[in-house]
Amino acid sequence: MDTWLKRVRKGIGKKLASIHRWNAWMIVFLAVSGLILPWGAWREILGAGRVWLKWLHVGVGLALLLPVLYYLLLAGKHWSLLKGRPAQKWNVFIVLFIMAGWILSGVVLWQFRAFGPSWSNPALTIHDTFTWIGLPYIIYHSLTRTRWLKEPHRRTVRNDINIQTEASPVSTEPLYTRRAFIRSAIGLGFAVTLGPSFIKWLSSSLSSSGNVEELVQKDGNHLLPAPQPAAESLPPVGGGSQGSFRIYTVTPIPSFNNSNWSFTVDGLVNKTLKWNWEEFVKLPRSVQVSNFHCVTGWSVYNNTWEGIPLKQLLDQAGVQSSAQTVKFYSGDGEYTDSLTMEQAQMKDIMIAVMLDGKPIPSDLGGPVRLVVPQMYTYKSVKWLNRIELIAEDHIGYWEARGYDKDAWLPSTKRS
Ligand SMILES: Nc1nc2c(c(=O)[nH]1)N[C@H]1C(S)=C(S)[C@@H](COP(=O)(O)O)O[C@H]1N2
Ligand SMILES: [Mo]
Repeated sequence: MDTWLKRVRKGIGKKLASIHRWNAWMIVFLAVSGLILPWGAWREILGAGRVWLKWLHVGVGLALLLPVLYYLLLAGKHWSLLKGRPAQKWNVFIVLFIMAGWILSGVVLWQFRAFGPSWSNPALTIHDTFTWIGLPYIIYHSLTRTRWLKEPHRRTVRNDINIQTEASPVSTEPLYTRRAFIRSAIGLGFAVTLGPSFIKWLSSSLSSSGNVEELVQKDGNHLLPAPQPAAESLPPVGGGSQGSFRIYTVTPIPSFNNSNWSFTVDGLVNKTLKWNWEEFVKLPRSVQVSNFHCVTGWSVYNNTWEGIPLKQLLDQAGVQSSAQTVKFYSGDGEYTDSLTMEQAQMKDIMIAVMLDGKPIPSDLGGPVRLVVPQMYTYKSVKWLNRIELIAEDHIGYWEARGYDKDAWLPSTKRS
């Protein structure tokens, strides 16, 4: 090879190596932050810092475009260096594909308000899928390529036979080399550690486990008598929920029965109200169809909720004029949220008891959950069992951890 070409290779090799290094560190950061963000144990540790982490994740994710674009400028030259190394060509393809998937779906999630739920729903699925497939691939790739796994001088001896063995190690190497052994050990380690959660994720996304029918079958709720659906509720006037709920909870799913469940309206009211289930299930209910939008990017459409309008309960209790805030408590003992007195006047806010003509399954917050159709659903407290009227403000669970106090959906935002 003439010296000029060697020099070109060296120069471009340096650039490629530095692109690769930058890219690798960004991916490491994105992977770590991306895994921490939805991870329950970190919620308490990070507090409001979680929102910072989210913005860093978005920022670094966008910055990932730089090494990718820079690489694409050099890709032609790199490609010619990879002549006769199909395995590495494939690797380039796969890695670029994974990063394109992450970046594009990430941009949609970042701008989910602008794109709207019909984009952000699939984007979230794609972002997840690429993480589950891409991350193990990239970790495997980087582990099996670190220097200590390489046989000495492999790189420097560049004859074609060697190059081919790198692509398909079976051909000339003995079956149990140290490298092959370590590779299989790493592969096995992945299978054991990531495998179960991967399979769980896969089966839940394939079976669309957030499907209302299935959740009802798996676990309705155990309170008796079961509420009897109104005519509009069964069959549901909304035609049945469309989409899958992601089951969110900050505690283990609480379980209720007739003896440990009650519902209270108290605080600054003229009359404290308290019902057990047998009484509560007799309260007059109405039916309403609404969409459900989580601020992390997924939505479920056309839910037919049947329940008691919030306003009806507040009127029955008689709100005192000193009350400024309606505070909602979850029976999980942890989650709360609030509405201003003024927001609480919205007629479509519902203390829901049924979804699509069935008792709300406990995974979705049954026996009773709040539904605030015009706001992001972190307002819709699951396992609702107490409403308190208070004079001061109240910062809800997620709001204390950085979510916007303003939870209005873009389409319904009021001044
Ligand atoms: N008690 C309780 N209520 C909750 C939550 C929670 O973690 N605990 N998560 C909120 C958020 S962020 C969303 S998007 C919805 C999710 O409802 P789902 O789990 O029924 O899909 O519930 C809201 N209400
Ligand atoms: Mo949410």
